[in-house]
This record gives sequence, C-alpha cells and structure tokens, in this order.
Amino acid sequence: MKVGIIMGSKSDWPTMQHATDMLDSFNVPYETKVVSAHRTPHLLAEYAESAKDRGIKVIIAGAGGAAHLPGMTAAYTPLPVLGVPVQSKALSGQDSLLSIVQMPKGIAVGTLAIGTAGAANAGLLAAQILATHDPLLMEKIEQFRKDQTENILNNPDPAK
Ligand code: RP5
Repeated sequence: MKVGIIMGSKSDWPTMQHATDMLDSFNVPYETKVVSAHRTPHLLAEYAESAKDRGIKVIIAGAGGAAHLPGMTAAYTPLPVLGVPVQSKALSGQDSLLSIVQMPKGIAVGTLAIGTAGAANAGLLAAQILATHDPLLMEKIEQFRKDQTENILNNPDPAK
C-alpha cells in the first residue's frame, strides 16, 4: 500500500471516500482504517510509528471537531501527512479546520479544504507526491488536468 487513509470515526467515511475515489481513478493502492486520536490513542501511535516500515509513503488523516488526528499522526511519523477537516455538525467544520491547520513549527501537516473537496484533493495531492518518483503516474495526472480543462472549455454555456 502506498497511501494510508485514516479517519477518526466511521461517520467520516462519506467524506473520506472522496479521497479513495480519487486514488482509484489513478490506480494508486491505499489502505483505509478508523483510528481515533482520542478514542484509540495507542492504536494511533502504533499505526503512525509503523507506517514507514510497512511501505506507506503518504498518510491522509481526516477528522472532525477537535480534530487532533492529523497533527498527532505527524508527531509519530516522518512521512508527509495530509489533513482533511471533516465538516462537523456543530460548527460546520470551522473547528476541524482550525484544529488541523494551526500546527506548531517543526511538525508539519498539509491541510486541505473542509469536507468532500478537501478529501478529494488530499487523494489528488497524495498521487501528485507519489508521481514525483513515478513517471507513469505523473502522465496520468497531467492527462487528468488536461481533460478537466478541455471539459470546461468545451462546455462554456452555464445553462446547459
Ligand atoms: C471525530 O469526531 C471524528 O473524526 C468525527 O468527525 C467526529 C464525530 O465522531 P462520531 O461521534 O460520529 O463517532 O473524532
């Protein structure tokens, strides 16, 4: 597996599924697992500490509310960690975003947008990171961007 996708709860899956959809579209192998910073702290440490030796290259971590999962994961591994703020009910994901983005200097988390766009872009960014060492994957990403651009240019009428 090249990408590890973890999330704080099963309730995050409808959001985080957008990351797996994106990775599927590029045929990038990944694993998915519920790992909670608060409810399963020992599992989090074990998962993050073993990820590099298990061949994982990038970790995507999604969580909502007091979203400590991406930051704590980054504290336990030197691998790049991409954080997805899941849209919370109480504060619409503002809490998740601020919990993930304000990391202290020295431990980095790449924070994506709140919700499904952020999850999809986390998958895309993970693929782009892997593509720096995978020319075939880089070609697929360039094609994806070309198709996306052409699709817009070929359908300029907003009413159709
Ligand atoms: C976080 O709390 C999870 O990432 C989830 O977004 C949020 C709510 O979890 P549940 O109460 O739905 O399990 O840990």
